[in-house]
Amino acid sequence: MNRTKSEELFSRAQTVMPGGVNSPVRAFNAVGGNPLFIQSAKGARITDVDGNDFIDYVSSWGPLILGHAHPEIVKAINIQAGMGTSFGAPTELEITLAEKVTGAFPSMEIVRMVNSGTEAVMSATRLARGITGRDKILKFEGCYHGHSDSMLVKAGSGLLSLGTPDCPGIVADLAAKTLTLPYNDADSVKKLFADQGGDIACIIVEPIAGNMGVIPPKEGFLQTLREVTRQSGSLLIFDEVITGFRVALGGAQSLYDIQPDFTCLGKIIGGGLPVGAYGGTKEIMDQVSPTGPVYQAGTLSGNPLAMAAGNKMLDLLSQDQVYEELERKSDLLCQGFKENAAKLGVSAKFNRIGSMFSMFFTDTEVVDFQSVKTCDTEFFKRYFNAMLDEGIYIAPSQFEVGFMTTVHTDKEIEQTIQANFNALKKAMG
Ligand code: HOZ
Repeated sequence: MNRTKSEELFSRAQTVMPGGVNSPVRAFNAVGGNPLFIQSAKGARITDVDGNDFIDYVSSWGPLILGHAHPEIVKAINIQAGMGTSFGAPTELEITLAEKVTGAFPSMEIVRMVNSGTEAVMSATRLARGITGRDKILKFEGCYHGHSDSMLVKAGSGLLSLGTPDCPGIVADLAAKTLTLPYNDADSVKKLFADQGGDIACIIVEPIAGNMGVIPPKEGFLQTLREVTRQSGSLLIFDEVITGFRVALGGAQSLYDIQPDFTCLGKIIGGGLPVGAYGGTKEIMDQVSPTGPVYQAGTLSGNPLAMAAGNKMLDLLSQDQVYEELERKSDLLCQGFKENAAKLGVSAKFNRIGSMFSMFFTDTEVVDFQSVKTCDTEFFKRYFNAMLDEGIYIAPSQFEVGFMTTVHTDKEIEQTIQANFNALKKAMG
């Protein structure tokens, strides 16, 4: 594959950006080689600056459920761009998007728009601390909730891919307030809350973990989180930045029938543009400024371009058969992958919820951070590069998720299954 222009751009990028990138996983450190620089993308396909064309399963790390450059979303952005790109003043678009979000997520009576999932989580956590008057929070090992200080403790893919378990620069006293437990371990949560429940402001969790590969919650795990938080007066935050509107219109909370106190959403509700949101009951959200004392603000919050894209995205996702089709296509792909691994004798485990999927190179069932660390990352590295050679673009880390879109055709899926067979064979050596 010719990568001349990508290589040139990467050399140039490294002179002006840390590691040549603006977000670490995309530097390809975990898979060797250098990143591809992207020229354009349309539908399920992405094209690099050297003209190499790939079937894409990264989907901008999840939000592009309807594929790249969906004509109706592009049109909505164009119309809004002609009317102004940022006002720092309210627009009707913010109300309609908030109405669509609250309509899909009954636990979110009131919603505040921000600019990213990181910001949504940071703000929701501050609010939980403000309401409860408690400092401690509980998160789970391998769950990623963005890069605010309290969250960069045992934080999943980005750090795991780089082999740095925790992050320097976090004030020790603050990090000490972030308690961590293994994902899916309900007993240890009960024990912790029996000892310290009265000091804990909130639990934050990805209801389906999506930053150490896909890991579904075990039966009863989310229920336990709901029960212990209710009993101890702490709050439950679902980080649905990846799962909200992806696994179902009402997110993971609708699949598992659990109502958290807060929900954090991200890039999906901006149609792929930079957006985040957090919300909960009116009583809780009334504590946010300007109604309440917990301050949070931003010039670009509710940005009209992002609101226009998000409104169109949610309208399109509300149409019939979207989630049925995502399920059918994802099942087709993952069945093909499973058959390939079985035929070739590759040790692999598969986790999938709807259109989020992972192929883990291990013979251990992957249920938490410990088990995900049993994956053979050297095998993944060879597999990843072989997939690229086959024209398939997957995330450059064993610990990131694959995403199906509504625009992947059955032909492209069949092509991907064949590519997977060839890449596995090559990776086996
Ligand atoms: N770790 C991020 C996704 N889970 C990477 C995002 C990016 O590089 O854009």
